Amino acid sequence: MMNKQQYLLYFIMGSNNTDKNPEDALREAVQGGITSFQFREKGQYAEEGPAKKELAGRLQKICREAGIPFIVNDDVDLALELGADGIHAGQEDTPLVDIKKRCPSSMTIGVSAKTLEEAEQAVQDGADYLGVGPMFATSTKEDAENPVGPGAIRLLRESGLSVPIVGIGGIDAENAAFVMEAGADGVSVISAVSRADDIRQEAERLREVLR
Ligand code: TZP
Ligand code: MG
Repeated sequence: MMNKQQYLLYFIMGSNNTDKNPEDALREAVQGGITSFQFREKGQYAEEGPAKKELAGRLQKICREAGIPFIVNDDVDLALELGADGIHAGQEDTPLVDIKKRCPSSMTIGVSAKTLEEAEQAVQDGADYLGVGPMFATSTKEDAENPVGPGAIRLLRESGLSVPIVGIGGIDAENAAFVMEAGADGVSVISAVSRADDIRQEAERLREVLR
């Protein structure tokens, strides 16, 4: 199970989120201070089948050596095959109740939620943390909905939800503080880190804001 500090800088990446070799990108992000990693291999040019599994295994090894949780996006089979630390599901992905049935209780389960209703349902069904967003405009997720803003996290906290929350969507070193001030335990970022010229430096910059 992940501890609260591990949500602070939650990096997400698939091979199509970077022009670099994904392993090099992840290693640089680790050096910059990310606290957890989600393998999200989705969309155009995404690897599938054995190639996806091999890539995941190589990225998992980097996380393991760094002592960082390795979470798999929306692929329960892969998460179980690899013995991942966690699994993350969107609202349209595998239902949480089915994930719970298949995964050991030691595995951290994250769910995307954008409204109070979705968040309360996810917590009731046993989610270990929530990814709330999009916080801001993003071009990384093709089917992303309109931004809900940090206010969505504030609303969940005011409603009494104490589950760990990470904000997601369009977050960078300039706006991360607003997400934390709203009550998040951390921020999830893809492009701010994966597309940075200097990935390590960008992760460090985010850590400065988050500490
Ligand atoms: N879910 C909501 S927004 C988003 C996901 C996966 C994309 C986040 O990417 P970025 O580059 O950090 O905006
Ligand atoms: Mg989805």
